[in-house]
Amino acid sequence: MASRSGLSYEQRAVQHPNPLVKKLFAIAEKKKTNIVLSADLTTTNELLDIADRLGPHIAVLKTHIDIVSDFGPSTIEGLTELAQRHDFLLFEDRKFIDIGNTVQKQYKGGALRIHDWAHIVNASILAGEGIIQALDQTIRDGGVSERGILILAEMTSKGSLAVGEYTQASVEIAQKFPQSVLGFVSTKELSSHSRVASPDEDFVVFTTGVNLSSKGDALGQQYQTPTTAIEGGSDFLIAGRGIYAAAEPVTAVKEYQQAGWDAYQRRITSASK
Ligand code: 5BU
Repeated sequence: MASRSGLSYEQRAVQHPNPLVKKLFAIAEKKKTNIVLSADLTTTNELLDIADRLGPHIAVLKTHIDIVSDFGPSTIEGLTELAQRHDFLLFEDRKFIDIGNTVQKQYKGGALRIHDWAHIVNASILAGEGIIQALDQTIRDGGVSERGILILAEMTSKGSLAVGEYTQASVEIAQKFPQSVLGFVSTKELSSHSRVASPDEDFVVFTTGVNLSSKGDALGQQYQTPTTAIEGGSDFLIAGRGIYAAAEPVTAVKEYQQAGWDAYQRRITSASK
């Protein structure tokens, strides 16, 4: 897998065949942000309020929609309206993990109707390739062009088993579904995990576990900084409590935005020398 991480988001937007990735890179370039806010708030009001206040500074809003205690149509209408107004994408961190048949029902239907509103979802390959095949099929048949999957190739929690051969298998499965797999959730860029080198690929790397001031939490979370993540080849930085739980979330998101953008600019500048 060839890495495109030395190119600018603008260059990658032009070259990329996937319309959703093009849009993602274009948003990043226009708003000068590679921040994904992990908005782990538990009521609709809190979720929409933080999305509205921080929306101008983020490229993507990541949700755990099943933790919203009063979830309903107004949650989704509000998120969709704010995503349009502030120009960000919606990423539901659902971590699909079941057999393909079940996952299709969880994605397309149920109470959450994730496919209707979330541009991006993620899935684990623990169940094998069928899970990605199932989501890919739903996306192709769904009649909506801007939908995509991130494969959970690694996790940030202490003792995670998503390493080595597992991470490598994540990359190999992604390579089989280039139309709907946008890239990975991983701590770093994964080109060294691929046996097959394809010069046309440009998987996007989303990195969770990003925090400017903490090294981790009491429940096994492990953090790195925006700078180390971008230096490791990450393209989009997922940060939650470091931003929304700060005393001044708007000030905090601006700090993360600046740190992420500066690190990205250093990366593309040094790659062009
Ligand atoms: P935090 O508050 O920045 O620690 O939140 C991290 C978010 O990213 C939270 O929603 C997790 O569920 C999510 N996450 C993670 O922390 N680590 C992972 O490996 C993956 C997701 Br995948």
